[in-house]
Amino acid sequence: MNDHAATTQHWINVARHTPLGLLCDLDGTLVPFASSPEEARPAAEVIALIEELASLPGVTLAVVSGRPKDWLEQFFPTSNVLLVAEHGAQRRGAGAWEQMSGLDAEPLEALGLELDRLAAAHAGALVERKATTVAIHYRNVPRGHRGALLVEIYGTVDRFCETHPSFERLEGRLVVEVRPSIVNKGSAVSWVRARAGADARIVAFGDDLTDEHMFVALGGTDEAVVVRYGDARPTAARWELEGSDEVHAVLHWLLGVRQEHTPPPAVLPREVHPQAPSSGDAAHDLVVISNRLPELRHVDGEDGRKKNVGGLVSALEPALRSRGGMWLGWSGRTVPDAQPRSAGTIEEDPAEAGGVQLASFDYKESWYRSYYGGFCNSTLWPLFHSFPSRVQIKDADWQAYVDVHEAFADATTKLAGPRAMLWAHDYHLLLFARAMRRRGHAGPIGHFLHIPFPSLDIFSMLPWAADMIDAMLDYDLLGFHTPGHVANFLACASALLPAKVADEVVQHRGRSCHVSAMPIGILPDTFQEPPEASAIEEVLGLMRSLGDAALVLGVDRLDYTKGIPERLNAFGRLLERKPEWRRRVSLVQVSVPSRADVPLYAEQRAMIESIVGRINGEFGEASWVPIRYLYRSYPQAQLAQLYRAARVGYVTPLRDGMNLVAKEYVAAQDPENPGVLLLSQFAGAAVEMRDAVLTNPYHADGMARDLDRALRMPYEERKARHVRLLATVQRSNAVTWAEGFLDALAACR
Ligand code: ADQ
Repeated sequence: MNDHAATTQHWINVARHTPLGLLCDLDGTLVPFASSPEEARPAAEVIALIEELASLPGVTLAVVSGRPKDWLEQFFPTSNVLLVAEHGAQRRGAGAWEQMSGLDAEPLEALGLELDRLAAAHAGALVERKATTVAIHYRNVPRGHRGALLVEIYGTVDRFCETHPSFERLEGRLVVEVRPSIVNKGSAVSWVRARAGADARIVAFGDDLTDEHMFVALGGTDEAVVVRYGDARPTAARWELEGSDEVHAVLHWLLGVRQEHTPPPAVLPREVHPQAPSSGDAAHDLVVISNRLPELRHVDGEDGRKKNVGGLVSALEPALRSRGGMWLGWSGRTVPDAQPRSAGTIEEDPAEAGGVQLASFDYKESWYRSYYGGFCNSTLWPLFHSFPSRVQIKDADWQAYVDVHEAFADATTKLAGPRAMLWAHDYHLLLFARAMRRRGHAGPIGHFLHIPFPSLDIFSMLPWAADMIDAMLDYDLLGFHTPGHVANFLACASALLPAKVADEVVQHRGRSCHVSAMPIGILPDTFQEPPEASAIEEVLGLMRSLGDAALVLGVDRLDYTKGIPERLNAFGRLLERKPEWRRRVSLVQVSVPSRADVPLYAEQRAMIESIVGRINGEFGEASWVPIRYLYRSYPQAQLAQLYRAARVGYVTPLRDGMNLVAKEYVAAQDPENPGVLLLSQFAGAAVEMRDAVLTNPYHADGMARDLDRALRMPYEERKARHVRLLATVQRSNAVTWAEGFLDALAACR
């Protein structure tokens, strides 16, 4: 029997079973979503279908909803249909309503008033009161405003639940609800079974997280069917349908089977993808944590926003989507220190981050100064890039670093299940696993460091060096870009702690931490996509202005680690030593603004502008500008065109974890006429990209010679090097990197 036939037979057996119990959620399951709770009403045919099913001999049918009893009763007045209202707090069996015993909803009155005040300040928000719950709906709040409202809702609701521990917060679809913790839809399962008979086989249909309680309460021969709306969140259900129309079709078919004419099924529940992890509660099974969320670029679109398709989000999106994961980070906003912290706020806006659900919280102003500007960017960034003279060390910054980890851990605890897989990113979150372990998190926790890990002598400058390594060993997996970074970390672990290092596993305090080199990749094909005419126009204009001069291209975030002054000076040295290149070559340096409010970065910018001015003043002519300096960001399609037009990709950081520009440059080349990659030996990318022309950015004369060699490289050599470089870039990409990390993390346990 093939899979389809087996599924059909399975469902025929279920449908024919007597006694049969059917539990149907209302909103999102029997009724499609509408723009207000009032408009979401079951159609007359659906009511008739439910009534007919409920009146069949051997069938017990309950509509199980979070709605109040009066709402349900208006559609299902006859007692054939059992009703479960307010998630189980109220039930109608044989005609009479009963309330679950031991419920005291009085404290909700005060919460309702607070939520009223919030709703009054946010157009579209709506507070709904029921006998035992209060809910705030934000479906009609414009997307861009939901995040701010949610911060406030969670602040209010979490404060209430802290002072009233017998209540809990519940996430529905674009609604946050508070109800007594003893109430949930799971209680409907035993209640229905008591009415249908102990040997009943029960089928439960539901779409949202509140229905998961029903699913986990089912027995071994029962069936749970999750109703999806294009999502893939983890579920305890074995089966899935898409939208309420498919639910109606299945119920019709069930009716036919029970009436003995077994029509061919138009649609049957499909098995949930076996890889989707199952979770019995509202929590996510994978949470990615980073300082910044994927950036939203502001454009003049209809709603003023559009998603950013580049960077880490494209690497992680498939993994997050398939595992129903979520991404937690800083909102990008700060709040005065006196204001209470609001953490773990769900920004449910799938369209804005490539379909990835986001959660964010605000930083206190002092955290922004001392954690972000201080310990992250003035201590760890220069230290890890081996710029000891730029390192600032302050007790207050370290304290803020510890505090922000506590805030991240608090927020994560709210979002993640107790066994969820957690993946933290970069130097902002080195202590995160420790903070989570202290909260009892039992699931796997991994970390990837995007920047280099320094040698022991540099790392030891940090007064908290041993403590930091100790905290990092609470991770199950530490990923680095290169074997050199791994070796540095292992050397620090064995020198600073009584830890046992064997191969790439560190044993310490009875735990094992795996340490591994996993170089990040890009999505190379996206740099070969044919550009839209508008994308080329600007690049063509730039190329026209260069005339016949060959293009040497630098592209970086403006950062002192990228070696931009050194690169410019070496270019000046080339023009000085090899005058034959004057008028025949131009350097275009594109620098995307970065950390502009950190003083060192402002200085760096001024220094670059002065070097550009000096070289252009010294060598420039009326018809030729040696260096064009563009202090701006470009969309990827334009960057790809610039890369392709460049004879030399001039990628010369003083130190870099990896350097994606090097890979992007290779990916964008015309294979029939490729340019040459001139790459710093101190970029992590140099480990893999041995066919680049490797150069020492600290040695201006040497770099000028290497640039000369790159510009003169014969066609055959250029092509042969490019073929090998491209194979390297294609060997692993951003998505395989992310999947590889998560597989390795799972394998650690
Ligand atoms: P970065 O220091 O930001 O990343 P890099 O790897 O080069 O360095 O990535 C920069 C990204 O920004 C590239 O994707 C590039 O296309 C883009 N970019 C640069 N200039 C731009 C411009 N003017 N306009 C638009 N886009 C621009 C950190 C580490 C690196 C590590 C990455 C990933 O410092 O060593 O490679 O993370 O792990």
